[in-house]
Amino acid sequence: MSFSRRTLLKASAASALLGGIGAPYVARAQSAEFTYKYANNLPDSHPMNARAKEMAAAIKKDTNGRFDLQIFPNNQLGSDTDMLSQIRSGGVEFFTLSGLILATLVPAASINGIGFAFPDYDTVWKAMDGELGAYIRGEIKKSGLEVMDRIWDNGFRQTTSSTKPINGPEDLKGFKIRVPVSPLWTSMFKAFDAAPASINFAEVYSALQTKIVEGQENPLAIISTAKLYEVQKYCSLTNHMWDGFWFLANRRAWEKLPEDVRAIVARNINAAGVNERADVAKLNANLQQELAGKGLIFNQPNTAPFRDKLRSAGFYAEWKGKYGDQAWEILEKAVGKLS
Ligand code: X2X
Repeated sequence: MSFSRRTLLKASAASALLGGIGAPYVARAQSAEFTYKYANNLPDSHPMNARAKEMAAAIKKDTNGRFDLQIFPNNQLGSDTDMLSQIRSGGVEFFTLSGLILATLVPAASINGIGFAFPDYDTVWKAMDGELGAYIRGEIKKSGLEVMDRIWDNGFRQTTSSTKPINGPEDLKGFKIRVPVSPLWTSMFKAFDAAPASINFAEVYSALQTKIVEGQENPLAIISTAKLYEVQKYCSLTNHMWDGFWFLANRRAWEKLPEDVRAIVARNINAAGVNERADVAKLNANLQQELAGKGLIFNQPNTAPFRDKLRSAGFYAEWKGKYGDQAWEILEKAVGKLS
């Protein structure tokens, strides 16, 4: 009884004090000490954004409101190319980007996208949470950006088309395919004698709709959440590469955070990434039926002829030369001999 009375008295004294100082003080006291922007290129309905929202709420709670993370999904703040320059200048504080696109700044960051390197998710996470991921993060940090420890999943990529199914490498000959803005992607589809066009994800739906390109390639979770099935007819399960999103931070913004806040933010981002991996893997495994119901026609080509074509075109040898022996050795330690 007396305890709650005392609490009540204290509370009313505090509100009298705040009231006396004035409303602007109250507003400031309630706003966060750090308000940081996180931009990404995926639809709001993708697990990346569901987990990001959950993570932002957890960070706010764990920092007692000191840190407010504002999420800007769906290229709201610009394309990947725009955001890569924004994260470097500090226009945004956080950004998730495919390592293959980041490679325009950090060449080593595309190495996990080498065609047909990864057979399955177990091999992916062992490598990306192990030596290969550590090597790539080291290279990213050398470039002046910060990066969280856990890479988020994009997934194994499949090939869609409005004109024909892809049954073997010969079907890619002359195929007008959108690829992200990234030297590795262009190089790989050129090795298949396709006609790749570099287009940011922000423009992919309309590029397919207006038939600037015939096809594109992305994991099923994106084909579904970005509704690419509305403008594509075939989906060939080529599984030609695994792609993930590095959670990047602007270094100045990151170092400005007190150590305790930084630890809370990093812990929550990494935990959310691990949860997002499980969501995406589940979606990628279960979406085929749902997308078939929406009219996509699926086929599952044998991947061996695709690999043979890359090998005979000199693709593996060329990229081994570009990454260097040390990086290639780390990759092959994780996935087996490639070249
Ligand atoms: O641009 C793409 O295709 C996407 C969404 O998969 C990436 O961010 C690499």
